[in-house]
Amino acid sequence: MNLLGKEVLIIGLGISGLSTIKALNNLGANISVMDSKNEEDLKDILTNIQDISIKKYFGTNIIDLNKVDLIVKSPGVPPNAEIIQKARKNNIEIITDIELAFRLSPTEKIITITGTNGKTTTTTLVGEILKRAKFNTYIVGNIGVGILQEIVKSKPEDVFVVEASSFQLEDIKQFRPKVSLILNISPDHLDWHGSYENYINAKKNIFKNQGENDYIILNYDDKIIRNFKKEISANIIWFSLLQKLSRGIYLDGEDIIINDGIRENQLMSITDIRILGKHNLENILGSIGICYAMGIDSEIIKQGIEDFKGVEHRLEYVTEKKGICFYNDSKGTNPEASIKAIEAISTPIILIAGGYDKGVSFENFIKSFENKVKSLILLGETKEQIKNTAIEYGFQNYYLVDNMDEAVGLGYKLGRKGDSVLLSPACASWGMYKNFEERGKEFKKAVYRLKED
Ligand code: UMA
Repeated sequence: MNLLGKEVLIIGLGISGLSTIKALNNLGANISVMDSKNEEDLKDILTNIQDISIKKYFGTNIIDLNKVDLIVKSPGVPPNAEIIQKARKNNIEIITDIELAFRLSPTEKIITITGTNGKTTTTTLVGEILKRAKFNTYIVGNIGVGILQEIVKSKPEDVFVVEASSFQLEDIKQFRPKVSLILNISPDHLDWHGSYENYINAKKNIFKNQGENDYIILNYDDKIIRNFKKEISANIIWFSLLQKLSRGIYLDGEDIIINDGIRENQLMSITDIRILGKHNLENILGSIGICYAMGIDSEIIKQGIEDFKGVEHRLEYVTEKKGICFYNDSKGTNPEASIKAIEAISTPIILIAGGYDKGVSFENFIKSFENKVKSLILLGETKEQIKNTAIEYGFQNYYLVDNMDEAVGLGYKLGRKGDSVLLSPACASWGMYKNFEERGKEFKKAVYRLKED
């Protein structure tokens, strides 16, 4: 695709807009950028591109589209945005970053992962296994890294693992991954897509250009996904947590089996996996499917999964000390997220919680403890409020502390072999920390400082 001298309008100056500008600047395009925010609100991001000549349309929706050849829309910009409607009427081509990336990419080794849940964990795991298998690997997309800046500089042997959202897939025209994966589908972002059907159709775009030399990994347990079969030209690799498959990847008791249609091979036992919860098994089977399609050796896949500690701050396994496992779920910034973390751990839990007061109720959070949470260590602005809710629901085993070091030290003292100490605050980090990342890192540092004797 030749963009020399072409008038390209980028809508949205966020992560993807920035990455697109940097890529297009080297290809000789004339770049315009519009954003509903004003220049003052965009000043931090603008410092990254101060050397690039761009026409700016900030805080406005009014722009002359007559000279525009191509629009690259940031994923979040909805299809019903006024400027998009107007551009369609003017027959201007509108694409998202992953489509442009495909058209400009020197490498064909593009792996793309979508699904309603589990995308980030799966993308991270696949990326780690590929790196272990010595592929020069880039992990990009909805995971928080713009794809274009990296892909235009890539070499044919490089591999791109792309986390793709429904927003990005909605405007696909030629995008064709070598290997794709759909993890699961349930209603999400319906306001943006307009209907559940539109959302499903956006997800289906992941395979619409794939051919007989490509692979798609699909979740057999998801009825909606199972029905895609007749519309797919690529080679399908099914996976299932619930059924033994005559060909595919599945769970048999505690064993993960790969059946190539001739033989059943035990890859590994789920007892060797550190990331928790049934949803993560789904992510693991999907990842195995991708690595299998990429021809990676079984031993490397197995070791990659065994060593995978999860995505940082999301129920991340930290370490084990004196038989007590430590988990960092600092991303648990609301009660619902922390309830899920508690559900995923099967051992008795010493829970560290509390933080910034967002005015939410902690009733369901305390109710989710049942017999699993044996001690509750509270810190931050909400500690008194959570304590009062705990008392109201008859949970007496709580402790109030002043900082993370104290919380971790106490958790270790209260823990017995076979227990887990979990940081899942059910609250935002503000007041004590800049963000949840800083809080999670402080927790991990405190854990590593604990002495084992
Ligand atoms: N903007 C407009 N007009 C609009 C909408 C947005 O001008 O109608 C402007 C905003 O003022 C802002 C910019 O566009 O300055 C932001 O664009 P964006 O919302 O597309 O966000 P980016 O920063 O480019 O980040 C996007 C993805 N965001 C969304 O899809 C909403 C990021 O996923 C992704 O990591 C990044 O590209 C790199 O690929 C985030 C996300 O929330 C994590 N994704 C959703 C999800 O996971 O559920 C889909």
